[in-house]
Amino acid sequence: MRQAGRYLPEYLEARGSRDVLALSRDPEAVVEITLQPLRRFDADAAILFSDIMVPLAAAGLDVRIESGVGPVMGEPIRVAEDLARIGSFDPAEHAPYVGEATRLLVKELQVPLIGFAGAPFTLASYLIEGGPSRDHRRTKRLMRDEPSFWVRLMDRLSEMVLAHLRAQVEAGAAAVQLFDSWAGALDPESYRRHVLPWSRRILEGLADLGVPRIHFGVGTGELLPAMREAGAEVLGVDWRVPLDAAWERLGPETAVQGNLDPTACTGSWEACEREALAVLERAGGRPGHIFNLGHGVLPETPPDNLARLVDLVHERTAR
Ligand code: 1CP
Repeated sequence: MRQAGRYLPEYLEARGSRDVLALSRDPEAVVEITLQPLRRFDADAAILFSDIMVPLAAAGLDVRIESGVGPVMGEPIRVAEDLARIGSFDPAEHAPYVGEATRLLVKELQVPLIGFAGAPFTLASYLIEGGPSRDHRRTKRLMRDEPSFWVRLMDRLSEMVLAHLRAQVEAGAAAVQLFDSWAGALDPESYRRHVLPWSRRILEGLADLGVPRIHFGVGTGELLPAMREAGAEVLGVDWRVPLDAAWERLGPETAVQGNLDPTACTGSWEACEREALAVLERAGGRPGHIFNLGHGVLPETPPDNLARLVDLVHERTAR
């Protein structure tokens, strides 16, 4: 959950004036930035430093990551002719730096490395809206009114994402996380019809690799049972659903990841501790809980709160 990033002075220093996409193409920078949080915290896993837009940029799309904004498209993808601008994507050929950084990291790390990708709906939203969106309205309109465009776009994106994730596992990633961050904008029926088949195709396409698959979105309380059908063994949940209620909806066979509110880490340690203990209380010591934030670390987070948080969780959950 943006374990690396802007809340760390050493990240800002390593980033310099480069953007996330430029950093992601530089294996040495990726190794350094991925390791930075591990030097401060006793975390149980590392997540590859990259961005969900990396494969799209590698396929030739004009995408930038603007500081303080997020991904922005030079020209959005909105009509059938635009689809031709999405070039081919063979990880070894078009994004060799991802495999290279992954292989270097796996040699350095004492903990497992998590690979990741954006899920087709979330990627489609950036491509269609042209940047971050509050309500994803163009995306939802095209999804409902232009079925042939939507199917072609989702087919293309899921093929790229599957190749990208497989390449990360083949290079040594020990688990994968599929981020459908903005799926919570959808009602369950629309999700099942227009999104689930493609997320399932990706997750099923990873099954033979035998690594745990984590599937996450924001505001997905109502979607959790449908997202579970996509096939991941672990569902990430944000802080809006109490962890025990989320687990109830998913059933005991599914592992859950979450779900501390990231704002709880931005103030006093006492508040952070109180909220973290409340999450652990709801987990109730059951097996299959991965403690995490419910979404990304916020830039104003004091790093020391996260160091204490990791230690607190280890202390309270030691078996
Ligand atoms: O340096 C900076 O100013 C950029 C901030 C930043 C960082 C650190 C961005 C721009 N991306 C990243 C790295 C990143 N992105 C990681 C690093 C690995 C780690 O966790 O340490 C990961 C996993 C992502 C994935 C990502 N990018 C997601 C899925 C997870 C999520 O947060 O929901 C999404 C939606 C993005 C798009 C994106 N990239 C950057 C921002 C600020 C955003 C979100 C913007 C928006 O609200 O649309």
